[in-house]
Parts: sequence; C-alpha cells; structure tokens
Amino acid sequence: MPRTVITFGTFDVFHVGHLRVIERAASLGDRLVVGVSADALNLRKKGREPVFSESERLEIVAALRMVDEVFVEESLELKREYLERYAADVLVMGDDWRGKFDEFGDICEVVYLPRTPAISTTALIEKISSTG
Ligand code: C2G
Repeated sequence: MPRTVITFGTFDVFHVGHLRVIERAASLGDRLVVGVSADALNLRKKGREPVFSESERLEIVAALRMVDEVFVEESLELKREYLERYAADVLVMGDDWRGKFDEFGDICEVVYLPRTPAISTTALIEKISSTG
C-alpha cells in the first residue's frame, strides 16, 4: 500500500520555507496531498487577505513536482474529515503547530518538522513594502 502524506498551509508569497516543508513531507511517503487554506479561512486566522488568491496559491502548490494532489482547506475544524477523505497515513506540519494536531494520532502518524529559520511571509511583505 502506498503511504499517503498530507500537509496544510496558506503558502502565501511562496518561499523556500514552504518549499522545504513540502519536500520533507513528500520524503516521508509515496504520495503527497496538500490542503491550501481558503482565502476566507486565512482572513479568519490571520486577520488579513492573502497577497495571492486561493486559486493562485493552489496553482503554485499544484505545480510542484513532489505534490500529487491539492485541495482547498475551508476550515480548521474539518481536519479529521480531510485526513479520512484522503486516507492520510501521515500528517505533517511545521513545528509552529507543535501539539495542535496530536488528537489525530488515533488515525494517522502526526509529525512536526522544524521551521526554516528567518523567513516568513509576514517578514517578506514588510521587506518588500519598505523597499522604495
Ligand atoms: N513553514 C516552515 N518554515 C517557514 C515558514 C513556514 O517550515 N519559515 C511551514 C509552516 O510551518 C507550515 C507551512 O510551511 O507547515 C505553511 O505555512 P503557512 O503558509 O504559514 O501555513 P499556515 O498559515 O500556518 O496554515 O491547517 C493549518 C493551516 O492551514 C496552516
């Protein structure tokens, strides 16, 4: 049986920290499914609109060679449903989410990977805005 890995994220202003977590997630199994946060979910979570729209972010993530399937994550509350729908064997998240998804350990393995230091969408937005 192929091992399915699933991960979630906004992946706004796609950067190398995003790429690395996706690469490392893919290396943990045979098939990688990525849930990309809906614009509305992002607004609720972070209080701002993403720079790139949901369909643009989905298109970018889907184009990566290690990604097999993408879908829109509509709500954080639906995580169990998504894990079941995609028959996930492993849930991977960056360690900023450490402990937050442990409850799903009954249906899959839950792995938190270290974040890539010193890069974030917020820092990039600030850097770009301050570049005159
Ligand atoms: N990430 C990372 N290193 C960074 C920045 C991000 O490893 N320097 C990881 C995060 O830990 C996460 C993924 O990249 O696993 C996507 O990050 P975000 O786009 O910030 O995702 P987030 O808004 O946290 O959405 O259901 C969970 C949410 O949808 C996660």
